[in-house]
Amino acid sequence: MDSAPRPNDLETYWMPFTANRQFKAHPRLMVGAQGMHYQSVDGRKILDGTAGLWCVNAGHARREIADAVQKQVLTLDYSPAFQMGHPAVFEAAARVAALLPGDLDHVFFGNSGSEAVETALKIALAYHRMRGDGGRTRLIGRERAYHGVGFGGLSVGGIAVNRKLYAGVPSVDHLPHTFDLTRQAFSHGQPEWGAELADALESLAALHDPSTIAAVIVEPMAGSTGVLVPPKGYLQRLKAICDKYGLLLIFDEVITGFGRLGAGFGADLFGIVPDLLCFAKGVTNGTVPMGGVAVRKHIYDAFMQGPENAIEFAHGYTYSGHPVAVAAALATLDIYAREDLFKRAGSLAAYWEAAAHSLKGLPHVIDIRNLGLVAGIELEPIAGKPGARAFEVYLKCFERGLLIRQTADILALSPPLIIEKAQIDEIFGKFAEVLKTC
Ligand code: PXG
Repeated sequence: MDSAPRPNDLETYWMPFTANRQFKAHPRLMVGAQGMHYQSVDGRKILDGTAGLWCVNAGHARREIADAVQKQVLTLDYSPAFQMGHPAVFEAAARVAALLPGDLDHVFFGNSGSEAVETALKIALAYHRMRGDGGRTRLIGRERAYHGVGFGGLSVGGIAVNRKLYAGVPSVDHLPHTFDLTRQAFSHGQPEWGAELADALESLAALHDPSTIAAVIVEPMAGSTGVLVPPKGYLQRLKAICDKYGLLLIFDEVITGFGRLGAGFGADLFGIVPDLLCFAKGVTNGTVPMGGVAVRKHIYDAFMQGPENAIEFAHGYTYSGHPVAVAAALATLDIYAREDLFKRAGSLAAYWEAAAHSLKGLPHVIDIRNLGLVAGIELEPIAGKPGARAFEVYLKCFERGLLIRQTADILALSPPLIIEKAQIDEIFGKFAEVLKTC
């Protein structure tokens, strides 16, 4: 048998979070990207309604990032990450910290959101040990949460299909998710109802004894599961309960960071300084993999003890603070600042909200949710075929030149923050046309 690789063979690559057989029978291949658009292999221009996968916040093919990356590869392509440094990584840490509220002033780098979450959970557990409070070993996540695919992240995560084949790490419990269709449908921005759902943390604290709980991790706005916007007052209540019992609060801002919600971070929008904050995606505009965790001063300080030549936190990656990722991050942060993109997202949010809610009343639409430059549109499932209706909408949108995200019967939109109003109209116009055919 001929086993030589064939360039057009789609079989060998096992695609992530993809219906491999469906895709390989009907491939959707991208070959280029510029500004607000992708170009597909058949030469069509596709409007990017999702900023890639929630990461290309400044739009595609930014010259400044490309130049910085190219220059970096030729100047210092790699520098050992352990017991060694390069100047730009210290600058990148300071630049990220400067964007964050309060004393979130130390930054640990990894290569993805998943690694950011694993790192944050380990820091949280180790922090309590370092302080002589090692009984705090329990982690609290939330139903329907997505915190990446590492064992820690999937354990505190709450998306059933991602978890069901694995035992996960022990000592985890979950808050209820914050969505209730009957009470929140078609909310504009944050739902009025639901702050009291945070009180479930009181119950979990009582159940397990708060002195056994190390940390609570939440996405300020749950993205992957299909855009669940936190009810008014919910996050503030969660924070107050964490403070009452000495639980660390971790915000997973992998999606919500870098302007997505119309503010720098969810922490800014909601006026909460979490103890740890995970980021990734938008930090390099999606060009080079990078993620990280910012921690408050007291967390970092708790580790800085013992003999000076000892490694304080036995954790890290070969590519932590990779020079090329750092170069991409610095160039990206320059663009965000120069073009004031976080503020731009905030000023477009009202227009975006009105456009999204214009879909109300179209066939099968049972809810529309929005915050910043994010929208989720939930459809009535076809009986006995969960996800089928939304997948059809997703495919038809793609045929008509619009990229959206589908999860179960929910469609998510999160365009680059450079989007123009006419393109917002185009997104929801195409969406409406497709809905009328499904
Ligand atoms: N935390 C959150 C909140 C995320 O949204 C991760 C962690 C993991 O990041 P990495 O870089 O390891 O993939 C994510 C990732 C979608 C979608 O539209 C969302 C993500 C990734 C891919 C698709 O459902 N979020």
